Amino acid sequence: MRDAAPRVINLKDYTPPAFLISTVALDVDIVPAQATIRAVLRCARNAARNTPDEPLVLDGDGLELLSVAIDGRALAEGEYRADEAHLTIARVPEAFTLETVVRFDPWKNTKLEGLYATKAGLVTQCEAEGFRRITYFIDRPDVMATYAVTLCAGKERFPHLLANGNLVARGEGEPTSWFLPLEDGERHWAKWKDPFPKPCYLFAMVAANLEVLEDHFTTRSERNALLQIYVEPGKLDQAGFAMQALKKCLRWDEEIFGLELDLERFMIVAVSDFNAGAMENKGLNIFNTKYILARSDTATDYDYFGVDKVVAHEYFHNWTGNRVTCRDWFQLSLKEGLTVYRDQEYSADEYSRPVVRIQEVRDLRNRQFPEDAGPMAHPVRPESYVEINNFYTSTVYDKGAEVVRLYATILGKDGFRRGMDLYFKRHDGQAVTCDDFRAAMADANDADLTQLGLWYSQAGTPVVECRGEYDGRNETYTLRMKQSCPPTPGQAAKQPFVIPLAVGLVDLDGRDLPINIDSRSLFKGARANGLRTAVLALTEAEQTFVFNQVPENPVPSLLRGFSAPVHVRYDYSDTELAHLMAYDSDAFNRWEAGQALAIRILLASIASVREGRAMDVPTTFIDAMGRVISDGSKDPAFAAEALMLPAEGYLAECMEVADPEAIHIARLRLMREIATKYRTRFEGAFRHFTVPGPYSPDAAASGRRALRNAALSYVTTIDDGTARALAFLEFRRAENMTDAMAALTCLANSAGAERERALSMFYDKWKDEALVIDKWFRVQATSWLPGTLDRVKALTAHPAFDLKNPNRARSLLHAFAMDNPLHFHSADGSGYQWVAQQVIALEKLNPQVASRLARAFDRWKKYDAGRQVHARKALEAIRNAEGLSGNVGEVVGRALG
Ligand code: B3K
Ligand code: ZN
Repeated sequence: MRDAAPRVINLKDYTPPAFLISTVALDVDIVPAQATIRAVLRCARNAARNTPDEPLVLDGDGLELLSVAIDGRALAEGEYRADEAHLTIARVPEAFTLETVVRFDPWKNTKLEGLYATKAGLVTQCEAEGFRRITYFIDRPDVMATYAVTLCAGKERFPHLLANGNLVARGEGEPTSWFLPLEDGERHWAKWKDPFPKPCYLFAMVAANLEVLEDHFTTRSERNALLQIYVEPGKLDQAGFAMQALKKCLRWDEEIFGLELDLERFMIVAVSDFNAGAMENKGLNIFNTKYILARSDTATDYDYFGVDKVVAHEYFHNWTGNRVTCRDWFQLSLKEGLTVYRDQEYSADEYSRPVVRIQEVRDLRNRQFPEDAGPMAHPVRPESYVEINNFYTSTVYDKGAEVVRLYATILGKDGFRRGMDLYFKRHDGQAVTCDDFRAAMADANDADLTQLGLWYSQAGTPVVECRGEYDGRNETYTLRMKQSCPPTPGQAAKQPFVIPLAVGLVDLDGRDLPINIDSRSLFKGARANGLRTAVLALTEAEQTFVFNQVPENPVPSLLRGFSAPVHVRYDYSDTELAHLMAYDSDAFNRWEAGQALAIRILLASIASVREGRAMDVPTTFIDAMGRVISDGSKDPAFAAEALMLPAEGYLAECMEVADPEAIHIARLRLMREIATKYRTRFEGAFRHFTVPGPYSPDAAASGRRALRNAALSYVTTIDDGTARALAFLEFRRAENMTDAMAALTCLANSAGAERERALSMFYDKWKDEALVIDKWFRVQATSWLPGTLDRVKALTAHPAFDLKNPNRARSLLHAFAMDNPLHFHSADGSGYQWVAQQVIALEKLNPQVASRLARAFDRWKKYDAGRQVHARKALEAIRNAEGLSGNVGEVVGRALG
């Protein structure tokens, strides 16, 4: 339990640790309902601090302390103090060996931080501050040590005993006399050594009953490494794709960044109870099954994509995060932003670059932009926190990745690589800061990147207003730009950012005009003349860019490829947007133009719904959508993206006062109108884009499926007998989960009798596949049909529902709160009230997962007065709940302001 008044940790208060720990030896004894841990730590005062009288303070949480000794001498009671959060020893020598023995019950650990039980056995999750729940330690990332770990447990129940690094010994019985021999049941033991110094958040161990898939990888310097993926019994046939992904990303990191696997053995363990997606523990990644298991009949294309991406992400951390780690948790984006950028580039190389980019930007806008505009807004490098786990956010991850992308855009591909090389050369084996990364990038390229630092320290999404002016006599085209950034909590005024703005000029025939511009408009060393895209260097609050030799008045294509995480405002006509949508050579901006047009129409249509008027949708848009379908064969995956209208949540962000009902009605009405007009084309596409032959999740095949399923989703908005029959037939015919799920999603939003039939068939077929049953819960929780909240409430009593399992909780509660704006924001407050109750219930078990759920309330002030009254009541109910954790307390406290 945390203190009543939670402590705020500030970046400005950072000081190096008073003590360092160089080696850690852990003996882990596991018996039913108890883990006993002996830790032997080699400690010394930190010369960098020079504080000879400072006591030794170790972090601990939920540990029963059995003994403490220094240099072999057991301490008497008065010589140390152990309270809820610390072990303090007033007098210690310059350098010494500390030995502690602690005990706790991992089976009672419902927070899933530290050592805890999952179906298969015991596993750990230490990032950010879970190691203190295993043993007393200086639990901060700038304390790096080498680890030796000996595990001993019952052979039958825990046949696999794993820890970071290399297996150095194993045997039967107990390894030393410290482990008390058990009378009944045979035990075995294993000893692991990790040669690399690491912060304790990268510590991992596993004692479980698992099955293992093995493979080998020869690194480019010809070292052979053993690759292992451990899964729960019976799931081996779902681990093959993850293994392929692992081998692909190992090669990719060698080729693109020159980074090799540095271990003899790389292990992944997949478990069904996990708070996050996965964890990059050195040499022993622990994963949520969701990002390992995949078989064509159980996982969708999107799931496969997720497995590929997350396997790569965690592996990439081996260099960006593990070899070079963070000095403190404020620097989290140093490893997360960079590693997300790396996994994004990997995905772009493996799949379709523009489509991957579109999906990233859509996610950024749906998640990070609202975060940056709400009560939880914080810089990429936050300045303070109460609970660090609340800052594993879209800002730190996704905006952080966009900031890393800025370097690559400004410095170019080679310049970025030079910066990375210098970063590793300087900092391998160290715990460093975002400033160190920026300095390496700058020094390697002899560039001044001072202003880029503002992207780390200023929160909020910048707005760039552009105006274009054509001068026919002089054949010049002038872009006038003005940047600003709205205030965010604690930051009223902002300084101008450095914004690389990729721009093209599109002529009447839809071709790019060659660029001719003064090099002072560009970043140092960049050239644009003759090219089709110029990366403008916007660095001031107001700036003018003049393009020369422009023979006709062009349509500007702004922020190509989404070259910076900003809002761009330009007053396009509908015709200009349709022109870009049809012709822009930048695929991202073709998509973007379609989205801009759709948003414009939807906002007008929302207004008409609110006023009870009918509205005619401009033919420009309807015609353009018609072309998207007819041209589908050119790039089916792209067409599928272009057909997808902006999400309801994003439309809410675009309104002064959001009206979730009007948004839902207008969006559905627009889909229906398009569907009615092009029904034959959609039905044709649905048939045409079937994928023959055996299933493969590759870009081409998944692109075809995405398009035909987008077509199906349009047709089924009509919700007549024929449409329902089509969806139901598809549901029964489907041989892969992508198609089955697409059809089921349509049916879950349809009022016909097929709905219940399909849902119960699906449940009966998949009741033993947890990840598939998660989909079954989710599809019901996100339905827009009336009565959804009652259905969701009833589902909490379903025998398959389990609040303790994060995936299951998320599949119902988070899905409803985050992905069903219509019902969550119900005008009568029922959605808010129910979600608040769930936050309170969940918080007692798992504060991290509860805190995520509470974030659903972030944008409550975007809604009308009536809804605000209900939301405030719900938030206050959470805040007043007894024994509230720091996690939820911080989120709710910020929301209430
Ligand atoms: N670093 C972990 C996330 C840990 C979450 C702690 N609350 C996974 C990742 O980003 O790779
Ligand atoms: Zn990560």
